[in-house]
Amino acid sequence: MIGRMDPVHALAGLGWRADLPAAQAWRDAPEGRLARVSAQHRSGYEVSDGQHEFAVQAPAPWTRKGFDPELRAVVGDFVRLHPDQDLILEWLPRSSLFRRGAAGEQRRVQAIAANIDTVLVVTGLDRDFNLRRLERYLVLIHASGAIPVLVLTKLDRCEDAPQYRDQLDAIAATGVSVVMVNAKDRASVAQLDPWLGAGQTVVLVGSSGAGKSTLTNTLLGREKMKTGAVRAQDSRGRHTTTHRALLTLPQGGCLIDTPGMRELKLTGVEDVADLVFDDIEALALDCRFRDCRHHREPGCAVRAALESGALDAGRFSNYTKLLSERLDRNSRRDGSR
Ligand SMILES: Nc1nc2c(ncn2[C@@H]2O[C@H](COP(=O)(O)OP(=O)(O)OP(=O)(O)O)[C@@H](O)[C@H]2O)c(=O)[nH]1
Ligand SMILES: [Mg+2]
Ligand SMILES: [Zn+2]
Repeated sequence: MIGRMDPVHALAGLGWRADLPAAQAWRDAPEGRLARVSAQHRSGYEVSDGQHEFAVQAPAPWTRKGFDPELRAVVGDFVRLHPDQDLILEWLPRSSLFRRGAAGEQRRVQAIAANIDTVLVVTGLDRDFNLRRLERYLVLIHASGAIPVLVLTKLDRCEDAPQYRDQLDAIAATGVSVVMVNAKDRASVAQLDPWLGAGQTVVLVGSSGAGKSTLTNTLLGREKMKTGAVRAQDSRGRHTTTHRALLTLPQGGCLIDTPGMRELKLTGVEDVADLVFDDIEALALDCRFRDCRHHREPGCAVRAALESGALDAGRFSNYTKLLSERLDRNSRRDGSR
């Protein structure tokens, strides 16, 4: 180890913390070299050991067809490298994993990022804004082990911020922080500093064109990521970012920028009812029948809330939609094993 920096010390700026499961695993077996996955390619990975960023190979089994993608390393993973070859031996236990059901295919799950403390859901205050999609993100984040924060961008172009704020009332009432920013303005994005301190890792998710890379650049203080204009008629981006990238921030923490997501499916393990739709669950406790399905049963508190306007119909129908999607994905998962 002569001439080499203490591996744990070197990772201090890369979101490493003594309380992480990875840190415990490393203390138990401090063998090989320690690094964090900063990017993922078809043929291998890029990692950083806190001093250098370099390409490494994946273990042979990971590259075999049919290998469970969740057993491969993902961006944000802390990995053990071979002592003298640029080869990953294993990924260390994770504190969190943000995943979604992969677009198109029925059963596949895509891991997006590991060991993240906060998921920043980035949405434009324009045609990108979609409450139902935000609820879907929240259900996925709740299952990840990370905390959600909603980041509404393009505040400088928005003429009706209070109206958007009102729409987010039900979500904010569940304890989710909502931050509105001009992603191009340093003073404005400083509102995110509480989540970006030393030892913290955040991942930015959202549709293409929402402003993830713009926000990344402003937080970094330099134009690291490419950004692209959106279409005027529907505020959609052009999928400018094509790879996930983990970057260290001057604020002390780490940030993962990701490509815009077209589709956001549940994986089948999410608990839809808990937390994200707490308000509906609380109402259901007052239904006359324990197993009320909130259709036409007498004494249904959910129906009553819908009729009085206390519960938004769009929110309720998204809740039932997500519940049945979860059931459907879950039975497919079971059926495949
Ligand atoms: N005025 C203004 N423009 C913004 C803001 N945030 C993003 N933009 C613009 O929105 C467009 C899309 O921004 P990007 O940062 O490329 O979006 P992205 O989320 O990274 O998109 P993908 O990489 O395609 O997923 C660019 O033209 C940005 O300049 C903002 O807060 N205010
Ligand atoms: Mg981008
Ligand atoms: Zn009911």
